[in-house]
Amino acid sequence: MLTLYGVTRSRASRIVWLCHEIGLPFKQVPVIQAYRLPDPDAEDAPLNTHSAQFLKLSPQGAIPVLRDGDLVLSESLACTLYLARKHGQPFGPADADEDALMLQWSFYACTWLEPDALTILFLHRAGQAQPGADQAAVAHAAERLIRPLRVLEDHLSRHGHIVGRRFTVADINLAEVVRYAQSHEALLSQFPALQAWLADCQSRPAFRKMWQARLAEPE
Ligand SMILES: N[C@@H](CCC(=O)N[C@@H](CS)C(=O)NCC(=O)O)C(=O)O
Repeated sequence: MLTLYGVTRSRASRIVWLCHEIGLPFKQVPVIQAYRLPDPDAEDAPLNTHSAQFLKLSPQGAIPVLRDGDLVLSESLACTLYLARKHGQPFGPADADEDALMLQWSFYACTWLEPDALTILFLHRAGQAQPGADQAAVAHAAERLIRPLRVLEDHLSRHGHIVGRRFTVADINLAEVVRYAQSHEALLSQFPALQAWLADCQSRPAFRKMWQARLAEPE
């Protein structure tokens, strides 16, 4: 049985979503981010990314971590790509070309999109940037996202999906990163094909199951 270390309110969500798509059972150990706890080093603190026990699995002190037999894997996108490749189509690659494109788009997500999308997630609460420095940071992040989102818009308007004209792990990896910027309606509304694709991804039963689990966790 797979073991997933990390609460669902983290990048573990990508792995949870994919497992539900494939129908893969897994055990989840709810390691929480240290920064979300008042005193992560307290003796009675829940298992968190500072816990000595967890640091043996992740010296970086980051969730998620996936264990599959003797394999211990960190980096959420490596975890989803590994599971997709292992379990094959439809979510995994049909051949080496698809495999390469899934890697390409996943790297695209975490390099060109994720840092600025995370700025929006953390600073653009309730659809509004807070005054002062936050507003400037959100505006800058949104500006920087226009070009990579335009690339995605163009790709999705021509192909419908990220790779292989079907829903795959690459859609999950991209959709989970684009979601971080979703509260910025003025930004996303410039990209109608992207918005329609994201809505389709998020209407999937496996996404909804993951989302329910997230909502059930404490904020
Ligand atoms: N590139 C890594 C990033 C992992 C990461 O930053 N995880 C966050 C939660 S989503 C974390 O564990 N933060 C721990 C902390 O700041 O205490 C991945 O994709 O897995």
